[in-house]
Amino acid sequence: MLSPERLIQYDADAPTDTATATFGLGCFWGPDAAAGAKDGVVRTRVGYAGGTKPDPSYEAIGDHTEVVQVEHDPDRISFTDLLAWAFSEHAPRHQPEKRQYQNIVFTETPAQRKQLRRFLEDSEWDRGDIATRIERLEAFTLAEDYHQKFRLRGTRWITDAFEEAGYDAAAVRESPAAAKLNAHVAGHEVSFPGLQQSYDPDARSAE
Ligand code: MHO
Repeated sequence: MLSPERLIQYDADAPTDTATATFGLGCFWGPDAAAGAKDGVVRTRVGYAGGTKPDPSYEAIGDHTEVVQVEHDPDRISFTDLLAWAFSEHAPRHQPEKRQYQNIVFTETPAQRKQLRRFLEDSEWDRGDIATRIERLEAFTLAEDYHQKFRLRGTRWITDAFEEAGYDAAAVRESPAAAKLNAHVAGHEVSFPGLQQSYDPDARSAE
């Protein structure tokens, strides 16, 4: 059993001095979990960005794209590290036709734009040569609760612990513990102290 107290404690101990980085990498469930696994990634959330339609939603996404927003501790994982991750998570010479699933690297600050320039210079990717969209983040609209931390949603030993801890949907979305547990359920290597002791394979439901 995962103790509710441990979730609360883990989240209370999470860094608050964080930055965000936003990426479109196909259906957002996968990159949500993959990003959560990374050391130094504190919170994740999924949403819609990159288009012009006001108030996008899953059912009315318009010209927007599914994106993951990664909140990270820049002292432990830099934007450049996240760029390396994002470029390993997609095929930069290929762009899906459907806007919903396109690959986009967003920048939010001049510092990020500088890191992106340097990253591309040092990489095998020539900016003029890749299909990946590179854009400034104009707006980010949170996706519906049922898309947040999608992988852990079918896993009772985890959802029960959050419920017992008194978390509502928004609290689970913003929970650093949930980001790690979501990654764990998706099969990623995760560092979460004591996870193996609390893991209950019989209670882990199939997706
Ligand atoms: N896997 C889903 C896509 C969901 S994703 C949030 C499907 O096959 O419809 O777009």
